[in-house]
Amino acid sequence: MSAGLYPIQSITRRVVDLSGIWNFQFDPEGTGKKEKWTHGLPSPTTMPVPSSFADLFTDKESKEYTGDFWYEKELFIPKEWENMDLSLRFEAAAHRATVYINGSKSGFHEGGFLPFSVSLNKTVKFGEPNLVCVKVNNELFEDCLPVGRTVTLADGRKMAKGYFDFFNYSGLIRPVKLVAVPKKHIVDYSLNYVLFDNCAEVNYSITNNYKNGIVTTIEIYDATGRLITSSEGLEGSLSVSNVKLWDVNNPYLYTFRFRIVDGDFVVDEYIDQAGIRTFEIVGSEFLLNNKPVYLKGFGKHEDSDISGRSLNLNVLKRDFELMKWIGANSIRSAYYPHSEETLRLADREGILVINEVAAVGMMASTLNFFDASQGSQTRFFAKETTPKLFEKHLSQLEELIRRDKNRACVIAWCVANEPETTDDEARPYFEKIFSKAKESDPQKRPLTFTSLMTATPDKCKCAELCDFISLNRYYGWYVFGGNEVMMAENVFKQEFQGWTMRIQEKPIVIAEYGADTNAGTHKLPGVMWSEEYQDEYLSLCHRVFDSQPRVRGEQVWVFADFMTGEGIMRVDGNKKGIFTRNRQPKAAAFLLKNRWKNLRDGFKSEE
Ligand code: CKX
Repeated sequence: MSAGLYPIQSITRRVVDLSGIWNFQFDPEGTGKKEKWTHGLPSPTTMPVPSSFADLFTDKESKEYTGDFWYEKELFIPKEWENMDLSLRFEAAAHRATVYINGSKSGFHEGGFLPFSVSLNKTVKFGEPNLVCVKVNNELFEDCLPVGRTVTLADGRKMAKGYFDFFNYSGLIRPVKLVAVPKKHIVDYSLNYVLFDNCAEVNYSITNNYKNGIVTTIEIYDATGRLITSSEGLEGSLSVSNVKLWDVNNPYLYTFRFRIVDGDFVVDEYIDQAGIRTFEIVGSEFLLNNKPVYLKGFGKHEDSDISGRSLNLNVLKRDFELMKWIGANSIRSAYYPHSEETLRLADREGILVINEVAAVGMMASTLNFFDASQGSQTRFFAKETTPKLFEKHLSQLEELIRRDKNRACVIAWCVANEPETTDDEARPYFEKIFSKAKESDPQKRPLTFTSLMTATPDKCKCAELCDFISLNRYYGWYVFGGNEVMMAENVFKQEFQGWTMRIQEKPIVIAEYGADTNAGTHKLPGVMWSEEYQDEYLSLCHRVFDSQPRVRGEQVWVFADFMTGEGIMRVDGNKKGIFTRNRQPKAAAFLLKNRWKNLRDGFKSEE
C-alpha cells in the first residue's frame, strides 16, 4: 500500500497522531514471531515514539543493539469511522518493519526514511481496543539502503557495520498516525509551473481511487484566504495572474484545495500549501524564477543529542533559525530523505533543498571517508549483491519523488552520496537510476550525485549523467592537511581545470568541504582540530571557489557535529560541524555569516 498523501484534517478527513510512550522489547534471538509477540510483547519496557532507542539506555548492548525489536500499542477506533478507509501511516521505520494488527500481518516496508501505510479495514474492531505490534529490524546489508553489512560477534551479538560515517540510529524515528479518509478519496496530486511575466500557468493532475460519475475540483487561494482561481477535472491548467512567486527571501505559499464533489455534497477534501516557482539550469546558471541563484549552505543530518535521528521539532526550529541567522539559503538532506516536517518547514522558511535518497555506502568500506581520500577501490558496482540493491534504490527514489514532488523548496534530487563511480559497472547502473528519476518527477528537477574524492575528472565514469556536478572535496583536511595545507589550494584548483575541460557548461556545487574542529580548542598558529584551523581551511576553500566561475554553490560539511560509529578518527562523533551538536556556534559560524550575508543571491552571474 503506498504511503498516501501527508495526513491532514479536513471536512472529510481525520488524523490521530499516536506519538507517546509505546511498549518495546528487543528480540535478540529473532524468535518473537514464533513466540506470538504478534499478539502482545511478553516483557516489554517503555519507549517513546518517535525516538531512536540507541541513546536512551545506559548499557552498551542496548546502544549498539542490532537485530529485531518490537513496539506495541493499543489503538481505539470510534464506531462512527466504520464506513471510512482506515490506515496506519508510519512516517519512518528504520530500516524495515512488519506491522501486525490484532495478531495478523498487515504490512511490510523497507526503507528507513520514507513513509508507508498499512490498511486497517480488514483487521480492526470498532468501539473497542485493537493491538498494534510492529517488528522493526536495523540490520545493514550490501543489497539494502543505506549500505553496510552485519556481522556476528564472538559473544553471539549482531553488529551493524555501515559503509557510511553516521551512527546507525533506528526505530520508529518519526510519527505514526491513524488516518481516516472517505472510501472514495483523492490519493495523489502533482503540480508544475510555467512563468510568463507576472503570471503563472499552474499545470495540475489529480488521482482518485474512484473514477465513475464523480467531479473533481481544484481551487487556489492566496495567503489571505482569497480564492484566486479554480477548475474542474482530473488534470488541466490554471492561470494565476500577479503571481506571488515562492523565493528564499519571500517563501510565499498558496493554498490548494482539492475536492471530490457529488452535487453539493463534498465526498472528499484534501488541502495543501505549495509555493509557485520554477527552478532550472541554463548553461552554468541555477535559475530560480528565471533569476540566477548561488547556493550557500550545508550538508545536514537529522541528528541531535538523545533524540538521535528521530524527529525533534524543537531542534528543527532551532536549525532553521540558525540557517537564517548565518545567511544560508540551502541544505542537502544528507544522506537520506529527511522528515516531511523538515521539507514543509523549508517551504515555509524559504530554504532550498537538494533532496537525497538513502543511497549511501556504495563503496564497500567502513572507513570510506579515509579510504576514499587514500584512493582505494572496492569495485562496489561489480558485486553480485548490486542488482538487488539497484531495485531497492529505484523504488526508494520513486517513493521519495512521490513524497516531495510538490514541495517548492525541493530544487534537485541527489540520487546517491559518494558512490564508487570509478567502476565501469557504475555507468549502466546510474543511467537507469537517472532516467527513472527524470521520468518520475512532474517538475523535471535537476539531478546529481555527490562525487567521491577518488572520482576525479579523469576517473569518474558517470559525471555526464548529472545536470550539475556535486563535489565532496577535502583538500586541506584528508589530503594536504596540517603542515602541507599550503599545497591544498593549488591542487584543488588543478582539479577544477580537469572538470572545466571534461564538462563544458554545467554548474558545479561543492557539496562537501569541512574540517574536524573541537569547539573551544584555540591555537595560534592554527593547527588541525582547532577553531582557527577551521577558519583558515574554509577561507582557503572559498578562495578556490571564488576563482572558479563554474562554482555556483557551496555547502559546508556539516551544519552541526553529529554522531558516528566509534573509531580512532572519530572523537565522540564527527566534529566538522559549524555548530556544535547542541546548536551553538564555533568561530567558523561568524566567518560564514560574514561571507554569506555579503554574497548576493546571483553571485557570479552577469546580472
Ligand atoms: N564524506 C572524504 C561522507 C560523510 C563523512 C565525510 C567526513 C566524508 C568525507 C569523505 O558522511 O562524514 O569524513 O567527514
